[in-house]
Amino acid sequence: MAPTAFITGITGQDGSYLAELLVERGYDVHGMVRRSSVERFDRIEHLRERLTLHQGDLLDQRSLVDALRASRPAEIYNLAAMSFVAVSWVQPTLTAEFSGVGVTRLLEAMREVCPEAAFYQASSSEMFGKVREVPQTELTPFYPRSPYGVAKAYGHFITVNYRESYELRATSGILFNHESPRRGLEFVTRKIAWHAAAIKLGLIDKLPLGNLEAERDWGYARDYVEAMWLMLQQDVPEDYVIATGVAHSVRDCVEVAFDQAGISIDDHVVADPTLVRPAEVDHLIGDATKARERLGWEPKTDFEALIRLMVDADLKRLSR
Ligand code: NAP
Ligand code: G4F
Repeated sequence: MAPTAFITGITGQDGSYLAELLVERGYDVHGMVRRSSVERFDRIEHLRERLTLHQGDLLDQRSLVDALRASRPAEIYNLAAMSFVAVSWVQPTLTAEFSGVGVTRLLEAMREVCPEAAFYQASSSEMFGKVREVPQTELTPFYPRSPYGVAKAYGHFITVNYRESYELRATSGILFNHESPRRGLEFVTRKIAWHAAAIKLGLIDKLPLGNLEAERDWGYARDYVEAMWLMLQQDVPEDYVIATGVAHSVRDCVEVAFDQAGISIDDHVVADPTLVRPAEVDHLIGDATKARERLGWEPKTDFEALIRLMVDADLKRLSR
């Protein structure tokens, strides 16, 4: 019989790629979706017939228990979160509810319904914040710099705590930034790719940006969901850093994107101080040695190829 997987955040960037991977591997894939007055399932539209969707919300315990009862999963992937760092200063307590306490709600639902399942928590390199060592590993202490980072640190530690308290097969994947043509338009790589394409096509003229010097370890989301799946195939649940081991600045991203679109930076990029964050994470770079050695995982797509494929996708989309 096909194994069953349950994904929260299935309508998001990672949820859609993970759902694709699991469907390809023969899983019976269930996902949790939120009710909205307008249905926004664009990222999973192509998979709809092969998915079973349940209404639910990380704020609502009843809905989590009912969704797990209806799906009886062997693997649970908790990808749902308020994932945009900048907005976490605008909605700090809601961010804590979704991205922090929501993890406890789902773990509690799992304990009640399917304690034998394997659980994946979508933890984040944002937890390293003002970094204590370079590069960051599974053992690097956290120093989060945003309400989002603080909420994710809670989500990480409650996952570790439930593993140790109740012997759950719970794993926390500490993933560094990962992007794709399905990335939300508010995140910097997609914003840059979309603007580069729109400027090239004469639709707009300016690209407003905040801190151009911030550095991130950017990988491709399609590569990273494979690591999530690999983590849940291990006999012993442990935590893993997933990263490329190479950092680039926002400025580098603009240079590659504009080169791909064939336009000049000087004429279009403008500084917008309202986009500078109250506290910044200046430099993130991960060491994924443990994932390479234990999971056999390696990133397949480098930064430059990633940004170029994102610009091409937006050029194609906007040309239609
Ligand atoms: P995303 O595109 O923003 O997707 C977030 C998903 O969470 C959406 O499906 C959203 O549903 C759902 N969601 C939000 N609040 C919810 C709630 N209260 N109840 C139920 N569902 C809710 O994020 P992503 O980039 O795919 O990231 C996936 C996960 O990995 C997130 O937890 C993120 O924090 C974490 N992460 C991401 C990265 C990265 O670089 N992408 C790195 C490290 C960790 P709607 O469609 O209804 O809004
Ligand atoms: O693309 P970003 O918004 O991603 P950020 O803040 O690193 O968070 C992402 O990665 C985390 C993993 O470390 C995830 F957990 C999280 O869910 C999310 O996926 O910003 C990247 C950098 C920041 O330093 C920001 O200050 O780009 C800088 N930046 C400069 N101008 C900008 C802009 N960011 C955005 N979003 N928009 C700008 O105009």
